Amino acid sequence: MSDRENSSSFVATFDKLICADDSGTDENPLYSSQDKQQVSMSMPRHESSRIPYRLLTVILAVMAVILLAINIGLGVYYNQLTGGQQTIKDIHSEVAKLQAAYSAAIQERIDAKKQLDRELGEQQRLKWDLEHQTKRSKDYEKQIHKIQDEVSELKSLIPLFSMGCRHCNTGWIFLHLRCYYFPFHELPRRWNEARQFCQKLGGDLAVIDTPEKTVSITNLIKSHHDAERSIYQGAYWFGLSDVEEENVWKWPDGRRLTESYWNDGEPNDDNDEDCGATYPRKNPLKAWNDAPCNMYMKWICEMEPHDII
Ligand code: 2F8
Ligand code: CA
Repeated sequence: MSDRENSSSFVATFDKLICADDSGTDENPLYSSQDKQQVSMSMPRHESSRIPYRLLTVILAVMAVILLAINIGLGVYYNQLTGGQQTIKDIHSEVAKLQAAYSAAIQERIDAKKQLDRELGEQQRLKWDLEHQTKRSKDYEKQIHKIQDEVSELKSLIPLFSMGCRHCNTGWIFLHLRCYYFPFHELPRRWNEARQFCQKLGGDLAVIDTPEKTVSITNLIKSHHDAERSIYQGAYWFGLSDVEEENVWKWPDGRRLTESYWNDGEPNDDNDEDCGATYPRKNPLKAWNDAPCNMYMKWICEMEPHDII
């Protein structure tokens, strides 16, 4: 068969198919019933072909719905994913901020430590300086006391010259027109033993009956007192007692006490205390205490200056 014949046969068959589709409605006189018969045999019948189309449509619709659901699901998932990524980014940036803050805090701590070390060094230097200055000031204080003693000793010589050639024995100190003896290097004694010592030298325990005397004597005993030791270890007996009658204080010559320089709360006769002692206190007008007469301590003797023989 030639191409031309083939093509005309195809056109004819196609025309028949078109007609077969319309066969339910049109009565086309162009085609014979035999032709119609031919067509109905080569194609499925019109009613039976509708069912697969519907099924196909339903399947396609279901698939479309499924695809749509998948699409929506993927969209949601993508959103969550991108949302999660954003959260991770936020956390990263938060971590970076925290790390920066941590590094800054560490640096601050290092700086603060350096500053602290500098200040501790400075404090240590100031402490040494203070110790040094305190020591110097104590040394100066000692020197001042020494000079004050020398001055009062020299001053005490002035009346000696004006009185003529009256003087004190060697080792005695001329103070307020009287001679005083401080046995700094003797062993401590009881009040009575101390008194006997003074009497053997021609004197008696000291009478401290003026503010000037208590100031001079207190300054003198303070200059011989080691500040590191207790004030009670710098005590000296003097000539005052209430042995004869409790709370009636008398001097060795029997005179009653009129002007006194007791410390606050004294005399308190604490544990039978009948003898007067004076201490290297800051305030010389509060230098006295009554102590038990059998206690051992240093003492102060006094006697009149005498003419040079
Ligand atoms: O507190 C004052 C008191 O101190 C001492 O006793 C704890 C004295 N005693 C002696 O020196 C032995 C008291 O005389 C003094 O009153
Ligand atoms: Ca007392």
